[in-house]
Amino acid sequence: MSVVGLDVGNENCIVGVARQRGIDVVLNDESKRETPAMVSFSEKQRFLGTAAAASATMNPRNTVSQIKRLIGRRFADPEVQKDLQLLPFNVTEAADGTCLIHVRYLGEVKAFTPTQILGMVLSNLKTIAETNLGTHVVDCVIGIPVYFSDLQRRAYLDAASIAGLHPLRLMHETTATALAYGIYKTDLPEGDPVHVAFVDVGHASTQVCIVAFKKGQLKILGTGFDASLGGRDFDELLYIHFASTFKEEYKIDVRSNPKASLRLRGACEKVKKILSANAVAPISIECLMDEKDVKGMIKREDFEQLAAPLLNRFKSPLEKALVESKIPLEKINSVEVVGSGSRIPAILRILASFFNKEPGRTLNASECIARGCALQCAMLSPTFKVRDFEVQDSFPFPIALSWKGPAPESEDDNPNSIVFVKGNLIPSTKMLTFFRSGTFAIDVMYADTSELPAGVGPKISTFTIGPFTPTRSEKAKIKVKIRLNLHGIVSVESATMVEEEEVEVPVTKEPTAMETDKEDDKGDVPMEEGDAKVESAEGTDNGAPPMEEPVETQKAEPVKKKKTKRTDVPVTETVPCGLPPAELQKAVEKEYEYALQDRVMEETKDRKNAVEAYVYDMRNKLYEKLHDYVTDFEKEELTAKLQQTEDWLYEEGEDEIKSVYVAKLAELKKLGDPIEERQREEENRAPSVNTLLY
Ligand code: ATP
Ligand code: K
Ligand code: MG
Repeated sequence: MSVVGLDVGNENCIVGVARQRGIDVVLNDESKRETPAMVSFSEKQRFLGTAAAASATMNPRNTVSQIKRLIGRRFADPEVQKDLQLLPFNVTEAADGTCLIHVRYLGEVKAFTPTQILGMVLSNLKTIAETNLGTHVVDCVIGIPVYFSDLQRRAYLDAASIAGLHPLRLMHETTATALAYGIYKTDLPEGDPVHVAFVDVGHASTQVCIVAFKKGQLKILGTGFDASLGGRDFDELLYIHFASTFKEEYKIDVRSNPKASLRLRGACEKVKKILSANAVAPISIECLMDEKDVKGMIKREDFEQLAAPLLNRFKSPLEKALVESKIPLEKINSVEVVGSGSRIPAILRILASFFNKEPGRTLNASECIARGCALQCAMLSPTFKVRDFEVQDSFPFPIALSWKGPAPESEDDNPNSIVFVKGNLIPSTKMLTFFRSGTFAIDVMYADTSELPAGVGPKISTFTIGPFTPTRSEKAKIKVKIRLNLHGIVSVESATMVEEEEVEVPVTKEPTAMETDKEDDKGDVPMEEGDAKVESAEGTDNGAPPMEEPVETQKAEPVKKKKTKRTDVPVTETVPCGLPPAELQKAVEKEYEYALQDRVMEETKDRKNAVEAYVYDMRNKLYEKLHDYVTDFEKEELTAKLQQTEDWLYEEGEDEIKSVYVAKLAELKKLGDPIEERQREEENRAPSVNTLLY
């Protein structure tokens, strides 16, 4: 069982793995700790991660980046529309209202869902983990922003399935960070908790959380976010600034040229990074457009002035998290900043003045999410023993259920009910009781749309409960168990028809399987025929009144006895968009096909390289090591053959299939091997003798 934590960033991804010694961040093929969240498509194969980033400027329209922005979101979402203006690849609206990405791949234009693209990104991370661990990787924990909607969470799970991964948990990035911080603290108090504020400024978004730490425990008290405020917004600011400067100075309109835009954006990101450590930054791009080289510079203070409107936006998520936590500012013991976007000094100044203390960088700013996720995975895995540490995560959005047709006896006229309050513990379950004569539907909704990121609608899903046929009375009592699971997704775990029947029992005896199972029937009260009752089955209690135990008649024999009969009722879930199971299966098969194609291409390149290497190697050997072991004829023959092959590699043989290169190498070796063999034999026959006589 693998223990892996994945931080999928909008820009960079990190892979953490658990080893006996502790958590390690592993290196990718290019020996980097960070892997770009990118996929590039070409005529013959895909390139993933670092390889994709390398081809971004050459092949911008077919290189997909920032997939975290598009996944699980509607095309019409104004935030999506804004993002699409900055992204160089083509996106249209899918039939279900989400996005479709169009790229040229394997000789034709193909459409991919953001879920499929994320599947590719994850599959690359999985390979990185597998290469390092030397085992198959399936189980993992994947970080997600705390503000992710239900749809986005589901899309992540689908993407993971496509990649052949099984997330034990989708974990809020902020919570993962808090875990990576807290579990190593040996000085946490038994009594009054220590309060820490974590601020993550990433590429596209900013997240804040206030956490209470005690010995062996962390509790998320409040969260805040700006889903569209991150490092890239500062790049864009510089981009707009320099695009207009260059327009004036060089008479070029960079914005009208996708390739030049991409290069200028890249240069602006560099300028921003330079300004984090220097008072002035130069910019210089050769042949940016119309064969013009451009040059410029900007001072940090001017940058900060340009950025003032962005910088002002940081206060709001800080305030929200603080208010939600109900912790007075002076009780925040420390502030930790993470996320590479936070390297901008002006952001640190804002944090320092808001919290009235210098923010610290105790954590590895870019790796803590992956580490926290790997720790959580180890905690959930039976194969690792981890120090006891309780993670009390909270759900940021209140969840309500709504249903039609309250029962006539209902005293509750409001058919909406909040099942999970804001800040509800994750995971949690609630039990609801309905009295219904037949199939009915429950809508799961966000109770407060003002809390949601822009563009997310209130509706989450619909559960259809039924069919069932009441046998005892007109309406049956249906108990529905609703779960807010570890991923932060709301689902109906079970629906049960509960019927009471009176039977003649000859003697008092032990309860049978048919009878009330007290443990699981907790709260199954004889109640007025109401519309529905919400109870807490585990986790937090929503203030439901204490429930009485059911009354059972147990007298001497013979006796009439109440028996409870339970029947499972089918539950069907409908989500407004996303992949139906059959489509998901198809996507899994497709991914397998694409991965196979990539592998074939890699092997082809590898075999081609082998032919090339043999040509150069053998040519050298013929004049050195093998010199004394070949006849002139052999030497001439082989040399000619090598030259022929070299020419072929640059012409007809440039782009062949793997088997052709394999055959070509075999052909060369047929001539070369006997010579090498002869040389080896001779050397073995007369070892060191020559030296002795010398
Ligand atoms: P997200 O968390 O939004 O999904 P991410 O995790 O990929 O995205 P990070 O890797 O934390 O984001 O941060 C990337 C951002 O940090 C980029 O915008 C990058 O330009 C910025 N950045 C990196 N180094 C510096 C620096 N020295 N100064 C300023 N910004 C920097
Ligand atoms: K990251
Ligand atoms: Mg991040």
